[in-house]
Amino acid sequence: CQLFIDATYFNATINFGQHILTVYGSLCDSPSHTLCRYPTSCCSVAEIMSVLFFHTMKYRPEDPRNFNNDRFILSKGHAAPALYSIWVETGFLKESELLSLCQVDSTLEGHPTPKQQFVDVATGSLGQGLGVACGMAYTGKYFDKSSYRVFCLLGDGEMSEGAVWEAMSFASYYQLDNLVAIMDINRLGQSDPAPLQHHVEKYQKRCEAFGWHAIIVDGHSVEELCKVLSQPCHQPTAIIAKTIKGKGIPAAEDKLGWHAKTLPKDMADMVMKDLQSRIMSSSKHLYPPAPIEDSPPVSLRNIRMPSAPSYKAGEKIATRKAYGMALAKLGRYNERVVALDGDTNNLTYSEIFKNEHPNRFVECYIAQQNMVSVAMGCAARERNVVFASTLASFFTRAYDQLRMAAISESNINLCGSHCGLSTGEEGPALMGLEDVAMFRALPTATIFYPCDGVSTEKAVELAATTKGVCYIRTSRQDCAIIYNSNEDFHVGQAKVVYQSKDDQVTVVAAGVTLHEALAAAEHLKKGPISVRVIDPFTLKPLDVKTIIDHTRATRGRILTVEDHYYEGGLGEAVSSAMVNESGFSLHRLAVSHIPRSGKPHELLKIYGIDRDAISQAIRKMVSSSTNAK
Ligand SMILES: Cc1ncc(C[n+]2csc(CCOP(=O)(O)OP(=O)(O)O)c2C)c(N)n1
Ligand SMILES: *[C@@H]1O[C@H](CO)[C@@H](O)[C@H](O)[C@H]1NC(C)=O
Ligand SMILES: *[C@@H]1O[C@H](CO)[C@@H](O)[C@H](O)[C@H]1NC(C)=O
Repeated sequence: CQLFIDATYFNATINFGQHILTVYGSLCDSPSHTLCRYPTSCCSVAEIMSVLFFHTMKYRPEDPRNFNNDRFILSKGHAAPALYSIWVETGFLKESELLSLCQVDSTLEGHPTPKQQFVDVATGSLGQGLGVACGMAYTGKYFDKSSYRVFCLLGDGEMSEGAVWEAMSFASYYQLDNLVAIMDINRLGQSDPAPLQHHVEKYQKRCEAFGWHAIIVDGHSVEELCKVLSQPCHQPTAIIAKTIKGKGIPAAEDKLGWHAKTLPKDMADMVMKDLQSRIMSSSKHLYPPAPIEDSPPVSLRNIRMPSAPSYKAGEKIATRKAYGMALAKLGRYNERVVALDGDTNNLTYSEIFKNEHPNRFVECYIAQQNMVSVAMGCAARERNVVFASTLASFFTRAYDQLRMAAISESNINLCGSHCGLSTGEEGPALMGLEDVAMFRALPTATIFYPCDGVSTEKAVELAATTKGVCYIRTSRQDCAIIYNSNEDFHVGQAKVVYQSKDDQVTVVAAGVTLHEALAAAEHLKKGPISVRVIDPFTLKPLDVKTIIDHTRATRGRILTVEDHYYEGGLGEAVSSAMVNESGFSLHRLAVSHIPRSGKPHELLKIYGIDRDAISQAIRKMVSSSTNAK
């Protein structure tokens, strides 16, 4: 071994162990800290973290978000105290801050969150870190074309998650030689051993089968770790580190039953004494190597369309196609707009972007969970404006990733096509009928539901600069253009698209049902019943004021119509906005059963959300309130 290893690395490990134990020592017997108690999960990674942060990684410890820095993701997020302790060792955090761990006013939470600058994305729901690391590594290699590397630390228990293997495939397919996964094979999970126990050679075979360079090391040997982590890579590299859970705590080493437990005080004291006695004296201060400054500066502000939409009145286009055209247009003028899709680019029409900007299109294949994680990785440190598309129905399987994207304060844009019954012949398996409910429940989400080409183009433009998770819901069928190209759109601003003086009912509809509502309004006029039609444009935030004001003007009568299940959709959004209004009568039309295959117009009729159903509902509302008088 040509490596020069001196006592300082060992000291770092030991000091670091001491920080962890300072935390746990202080937490002992404190019932308020019952959830912050993963000492054994931290102990197995002490040497790994020390070597990574003081030997391998190049970064500026005083500026953790510097875009030239190497990236680190703690996928086994419950080992957060180990991460916090390392940042004490770098000087970024004060040791005293560690004592606030998990307290309600502390930014050191039970699992890592971006409240800390050294955390890019939240972890804690296991199995998601590697996908995000893939997005960062892809960005480093193909968009930034820079030297920074990406390191991801995983637990062996979390490797049962399928999402880990989606990420493994992605990394090798795209030859992410700047990505290193360190697998902490400590044999144990929470209530049981991990299925492969300490069979490191089985992990190696699996990693190799997935196209990775895989090296087995003793995860407690600083020397071995330094050696393998400084080897040049031509492939994504897996460091399969055989470790002992609870290493350094004799009573807990390699034993089930200690996961997530605080140490009894006397045990912590004993371990602390032992560590202190092993610290070697060295005057050397550890400082990580500086990063190579070869990342381009990037500004994601002022991402705009250079011109108004060019659709003409009467023209017809499906909103999904308008999405692809808008995205390609946005990409034409903004170099950092990138698009992801999961083998559906000729369904979602992200293929229009792909054809025009092939170097900024990332095919994620049929792995939607990983696609969302990769999107988060590409968006991290404000490197790219990311749009990821697939069928609306398939985002449901990535809901845990979306939840974590919200906690991560990620700025990602998602487009779900083929929403609702208008998907037609494909049948219910491909119909997104729960997507609005799902995205409405995400605190950072904005939901765009455009109804024509113009509003779709505006949604794409607005999403690019709207923070948080943006979701654009598009439909399969062609729809008429109803807006002028100079119409101004804003998040949270509804449009009144049909009205007269003596309207009797307000109809709120979006996407395909907006066109049905307009047809119903025309038809009823001959009745003669006049109705007002509102396009909410965004379902979240909902323009409550406009909806309530117009409902008042139509004698408190309001009807919602949506191509979605009743639960959690537009109707529920409107109804919860009206809880304080008296004298309002709200009726809702939505999909109440699992639909079947058929032509879109047949399905809209059968499930009661087409123009006839709307007309009928309105007649009933008008006549029943007349009878009541
Ligand atoms: C998706 C998910 N499932 C379950 C948990 C609960 N949980 C937290 S840690 C853990 C065991 C993790 O084992 P491993 O990945 O081997 O990490 P170790 O603590 O052994 O280092 C479990 C089941 C979780 N946080 N996320
Ligand atoms: C998608 O693209 C493939 C390959 O070009 C083609 O065979 C298929 O018909 C396309 N599907 C649709 C729905 O356009
Ligand atoms: C209804 O009124 C309560 C009490 O004034 C208020 O806190 C709440 O925000 C209101 N809800 C809506 C949806 O306007």
